[in-house]
Amino acid sequence: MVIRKYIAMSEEEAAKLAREELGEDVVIMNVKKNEPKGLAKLFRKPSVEITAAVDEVRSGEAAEDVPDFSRLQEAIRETNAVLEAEAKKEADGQEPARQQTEPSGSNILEEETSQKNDREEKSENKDIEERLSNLQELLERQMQAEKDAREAKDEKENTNQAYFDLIKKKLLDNEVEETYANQILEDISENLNKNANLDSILAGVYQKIVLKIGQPHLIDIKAKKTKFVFFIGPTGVGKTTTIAKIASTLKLTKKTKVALITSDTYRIAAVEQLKTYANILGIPLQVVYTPEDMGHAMEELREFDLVFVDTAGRSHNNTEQKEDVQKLLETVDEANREVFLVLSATTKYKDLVKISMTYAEITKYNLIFTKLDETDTIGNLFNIHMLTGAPLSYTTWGQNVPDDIGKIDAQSIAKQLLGGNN
Ligand SMILES: Nc1nc2c(ncn2[C@@H]2O[C@H](COP(=O)(O)OP(=O)(O)OP(=O)(O)O)[C@@H](O)[C@H]2O)c(=O)[nH]1
Ligand SMILES: [Mg+2]
Repeated sequence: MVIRKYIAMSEEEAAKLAREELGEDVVIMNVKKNEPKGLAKLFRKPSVEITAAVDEVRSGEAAEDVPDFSRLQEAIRETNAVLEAEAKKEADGQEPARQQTEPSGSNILEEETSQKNDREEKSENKDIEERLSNLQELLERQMQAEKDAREAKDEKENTNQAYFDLIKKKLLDNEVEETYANQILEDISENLNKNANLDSILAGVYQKIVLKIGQPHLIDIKAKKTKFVFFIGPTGVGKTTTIAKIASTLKLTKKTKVALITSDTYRIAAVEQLKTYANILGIPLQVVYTPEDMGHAMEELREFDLVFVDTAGRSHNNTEQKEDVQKLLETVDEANREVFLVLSATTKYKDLVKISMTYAEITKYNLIFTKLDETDTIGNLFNIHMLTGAPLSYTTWGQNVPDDIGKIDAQSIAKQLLGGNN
């Protein structure tokens, strides 16, 4: 992974610099605002420093992992060549030459030549022995170098494994499912740089989590036709409160034309609750008792940009209730509706799996997680996103309308999952 810092006058400019240098896949890992203090304010403008990262280009790296035996191999090749030349010379050159020096019929001469040849042969043998022993030594050195390299590699792998174990423990402590934790760590270990250390592995895991969470899916406020935004989910998770938070934020800050519909007529208090919010915000509320009433309510509200539809909390185990939700959703064309499944971060993972799978059978949805203030572990948010592939949208962290809500912040979630401060 390549990690770089960029400083510019604004976050956008710094991000642009990062994209230009590191490419479109760049992930912004941290944003730091540099506000000059005291007198410096007069001379220096505030700037923004971002830390950006991309997966490293890995060409040629594998070659670096292999110890450099080229010099040894060259020496071996040279020695082999010398030995071969000797053998060849002996086979076809030397013998006939010796015969030529042997005049026939002269015993004394014969004796002298033979002694001379013996001497030459002995010295040649000594030469070859010496070279063979050199070769032996070279081979031993090569084997030792290979062994050392193997041991160094094993040692490095053991250290990296310890880092992986440490990070995995953090993720599991934060209730990230083991399957997803393993998935991320495997991804990282496959592309591990040989100089990896705890910091770079941690940064890699952080980057992977940020990428997996992705951009938040927010409510589309620019649609040309009236958009009907349904909030579905189990009882008491905060559907109505979340609608009030989003509706008031949009009405107050974006000047969006917002209206409300409630189909939760099972409890008198439920209608009253939404009526109160509608009155405070000065926006209309339509009450629908059956899916058939939806047509009329939609007609009444056709001038509005966004209509939030509150539904009664439903048990995912009750087939009839599931069908009620489905019928209500089907009163609006898919193109003109958006669905948010509201889940509480305090619900057990097993139940969240069942709920999200049940709703997946009837509709596509985006995910809102509420009550982050009531738990220290947010692994489930990541798990359910990974399980369903549904985009994450908003999180809420308290009862205050409209303050305690925000769009999903991948960086802060990733930091929290890795045990840092969000
Ligand atoms: N701590 C905390 N409480 C919340 C949050 N969101 C909602 N609540 C509270 O949870 C309770 C239920 O909220 P509602 O908005 O009525 O939940 P609902 O999903 O509409 O419930 P039903 O309509 O009964 O299914 C209320 O007391 C809310 O104030 C949150 O983010 N944190
Ligand atoms: Mg409600």
